[in-house]
Amino acid sequence: MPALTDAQRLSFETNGYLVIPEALSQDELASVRRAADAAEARWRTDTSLKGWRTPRIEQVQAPIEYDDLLFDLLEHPAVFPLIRDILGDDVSMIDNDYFISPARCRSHTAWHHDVGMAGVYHPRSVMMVKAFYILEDIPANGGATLLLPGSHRYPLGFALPQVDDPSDMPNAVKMALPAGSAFFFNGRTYHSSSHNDSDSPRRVLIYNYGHAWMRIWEGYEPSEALRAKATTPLRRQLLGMTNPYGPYAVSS
Ligand SMILES: O=C(O)CCC(=O)C(=O)O
Repeated sequence: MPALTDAQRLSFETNGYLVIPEALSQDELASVRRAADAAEARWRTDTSLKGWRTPRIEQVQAPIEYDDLLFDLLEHPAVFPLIRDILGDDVSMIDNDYFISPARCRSHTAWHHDVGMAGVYHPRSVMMVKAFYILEDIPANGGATLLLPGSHRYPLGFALPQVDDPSDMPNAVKMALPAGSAFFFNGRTYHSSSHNDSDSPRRVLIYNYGHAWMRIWEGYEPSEALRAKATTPLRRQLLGMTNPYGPYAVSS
């Protein structure tokens, strides 16, 4: 039984992204925020922990290592089954981050896509799907991710217009969403962060998925402690602990 509705499937195919309103219940959101706060506090205290510490972006790298709840989010029932429908039973984790965009800061990226492997015809492929969970309401001027609908189908070598302010990209849509929402996009869909002109930091958890035969992004390889917690075939596959060529964990 597919997890995606027909409307979601067509929307993702057409636009290259999908928004899941209220992906987290209020209770879940409160627990996830507590876990993310604790991870952030640890990361701030111990500067040997991985992640960028820059004026434009703070990155608690690999939050799934910090708290079981953040590990569980890899398989959240409102989001993960949809991504598995899109990528297939060979779905696996590529990387995961907790991004904090400080208040009143410039965008930390320009327009880009995430997937450019040679030997793949990208306009017809889905190599990666990246999911964002919104932990605090993001207002229109709050540093939301920008997406360019349909750009996952742009031909190889497509030249995007050059813009100084990422928000000036024609036809861009802004993921200014309430806390508890999620969205995900085909890794080939062009995206950027926007300036955070608000007085509050933007806080998002990011889970990026690909295929089991792809390598986990360098620096995100699971620790021994996390591997020990991967007690199901699917978790082992998500952490890159299974044969990349199958058999794959079967969808329920
Ligand atoms: O911070 C954002 O909204 C965009 C993040 C991004 O560009 C990426 O994950 O590749």
